[in-house]
Amino acid sequence: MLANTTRTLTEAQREQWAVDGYLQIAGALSPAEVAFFSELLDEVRTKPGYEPAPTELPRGHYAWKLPDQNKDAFMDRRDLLPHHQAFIDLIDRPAVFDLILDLMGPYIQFSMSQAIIRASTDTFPGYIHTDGGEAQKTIRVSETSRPLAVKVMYLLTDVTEPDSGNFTVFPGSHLRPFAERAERIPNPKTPGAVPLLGKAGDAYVFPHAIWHGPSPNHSGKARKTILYNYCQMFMRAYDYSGPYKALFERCTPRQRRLLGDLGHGPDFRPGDFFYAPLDQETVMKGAA
Ligand SMILES: O=C(O)CCC(=O)C(=O)O
Repeated sequence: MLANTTRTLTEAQREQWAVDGYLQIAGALSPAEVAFFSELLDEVRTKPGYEPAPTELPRGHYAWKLPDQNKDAFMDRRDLLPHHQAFIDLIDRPAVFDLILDLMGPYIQFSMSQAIIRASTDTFPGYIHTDGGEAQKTIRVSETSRPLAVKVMYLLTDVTEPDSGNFTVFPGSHLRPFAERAERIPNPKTPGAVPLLGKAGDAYVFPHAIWHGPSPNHSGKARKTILYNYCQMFMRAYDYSGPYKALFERCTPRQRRLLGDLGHGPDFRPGDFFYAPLDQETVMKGAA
């Protein structure tokens, strides 16, 4: 694990990103921030929002509903930003967003926010997937390419033993074909799976292309995480369509740009998100 002190990738981080396909940032959130966001998620749970609706909608689709009110029960809340200013400010939190910029370049947007609580239970076996659905399973950029889309997972609870709802990866799987035949469906116990350990406040950074997922959680305590997604500008955001106008007044210029404000008014026009505005690099550096 590598503490991030330089705020841009170290050589070791660059190599780990290229070879293993992910990074672990120690202490990305302070203990006070961990406590704050953890309480905030408990509060989010008390209000309805976008949650999975497995009996009503296909897998991966979300309906407006209230989750289980037990704080340690499963929750999978999408579109966190409207709930609190702190969620907006986490979009471009310096020590992590600097790495995102270094990895992805400046022509990016924010595409998704999510909070997942993995309850301790004997009934959840975990699962393995790429992000980006069916398409990203077969799209693999090279070691030297910028990624198409990247996720940051912030741990809000310690995950220091296997089978604790660990974020589990197949290192290097972002670069090679990955068998997914019916008789060989990958799962968190498939040879090659690495269940990552971490402390509350650590963050994992990984591209959509890496095969990953949650391990079972038999730890006796719930595992809490926040996930933030970034993609190249020409791709589609998952939590909103077109500029996220409702949030612009609460955002800095850089946050607004990341949420689709291209500086020519709040409405979408054909051709947007193809060529970036001329000040894109300056805005991403936070100087605008
Ligand atoms: O660990 C989890 O709860 C799921 C994380 C994951 O696989 C994802 O965000 O794509």
